[in-house]
Amino acid sequence: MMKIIENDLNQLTKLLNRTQFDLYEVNESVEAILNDIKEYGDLKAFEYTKKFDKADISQFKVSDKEIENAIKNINPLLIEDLKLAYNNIKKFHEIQKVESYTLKDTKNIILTQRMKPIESVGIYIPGGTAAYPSTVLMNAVPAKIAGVKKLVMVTPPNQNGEIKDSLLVAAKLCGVDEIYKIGGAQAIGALTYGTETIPKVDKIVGPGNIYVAIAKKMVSGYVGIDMIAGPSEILIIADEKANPEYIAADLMSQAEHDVMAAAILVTNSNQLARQVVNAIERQIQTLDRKDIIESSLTQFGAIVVTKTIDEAIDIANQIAPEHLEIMVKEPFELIERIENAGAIFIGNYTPEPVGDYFAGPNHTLPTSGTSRFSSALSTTDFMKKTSIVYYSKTALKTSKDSIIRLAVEEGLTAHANSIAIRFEKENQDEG
Ligand code: HSO
Ligand code: ZN
Repeated sequence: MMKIIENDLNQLTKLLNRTQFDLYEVNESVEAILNDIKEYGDLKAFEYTKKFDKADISQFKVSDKEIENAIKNINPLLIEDLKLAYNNIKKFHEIQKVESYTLKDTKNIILTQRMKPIESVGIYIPGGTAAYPSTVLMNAVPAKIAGVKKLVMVTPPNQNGEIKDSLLVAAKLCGVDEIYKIGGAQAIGALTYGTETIPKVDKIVGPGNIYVAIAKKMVSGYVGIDMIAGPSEILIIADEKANPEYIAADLMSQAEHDVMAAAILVTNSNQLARQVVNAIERQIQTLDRKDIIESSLTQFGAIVVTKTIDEAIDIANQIAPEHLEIMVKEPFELIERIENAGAIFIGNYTPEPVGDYFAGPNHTLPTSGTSRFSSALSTTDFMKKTSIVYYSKTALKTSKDSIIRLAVEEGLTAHANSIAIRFEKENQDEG
């Protein structure tokens, strides 16, 4: 099921070209849903929840009682695990917080970059088998550290109108303020325009299926959005000393996310390549999501055999994977040469799931080659900057001629006038 290919970037690029949907149809239906929510609010939101989630609910908001029950019902060990992960994520993201700064040039010029939290944020959490409490932590923790006042979570209910206990517990742990049982494009519409019961927010973050992704794209600009994350990717660079069993396990850990996920091994060892193929065939038999993994590996999995590890690094940089694992003799020596990767995992004992759940850095990462220019979700994604400028009369007098000349050069004489008028005799004031 896993192809072994020569170092051929053309072939690899084709492999990673993972567009599958007829976007025209998705676009049309998402647009209709967004318009309906904008116009009819809750009425249509209930209708779509019944249609798409098969849930006939009379209230979107999750009650305190439901949260209490979730805390009671969940395995207490899991609460401890969530707390450990929460603390690690918090520690890492606290340092990301950017403070305001002020540049004072004597008392005549004061320039400030002021940081403020975005006031309200909505976190989208997918439903079904992709309802991950880890994703609640990865989105809510940086938002709260940034100081977001109103943090709202939306997630589709199951057919009985319920939400998975661990999602509610994770949300509570992070201090999510309100939770609503709504998913799909209708949830994005509700968070964008507001309904009678679901508040509109300033920014929407979190992963989702193609309908959610398109809806986020459509409302972007009207509200803020985070990145549009594509299917998961893992690329592993390994040499002849690496353990094929570990590599097989790690490739499949990402392949199990989605039939569209991409798992790639790049190695300078033919022998390792063959060993990994065998290890996958064996290990896959024991895995619950065997079918998804098989389909993902068949379509988008590959083992690339290169002559050298240097070539492997080049391939990794060109693919710019979401996750990059390095399993070579001296992994730390190699890191500086990695230009493009969402997150890098080093050595035999840092499999990627350590990052998915626990280590602290964010698991919301750039996919589809976008790590060439973008980064993991961070605390600053929940903040905004405002610049504040003060010039005294003396300061303006010093610089007025330059500003006026620049304005005139641009043909904007009203701009020039707003400077010049302050220094005309008849208009002089105290300053
Ligand atoms: N690997 C996923 C995140 C995740 N994994 C959540 C498990 N749970 C992001 O690429
Ligand atoms: Zn994962």
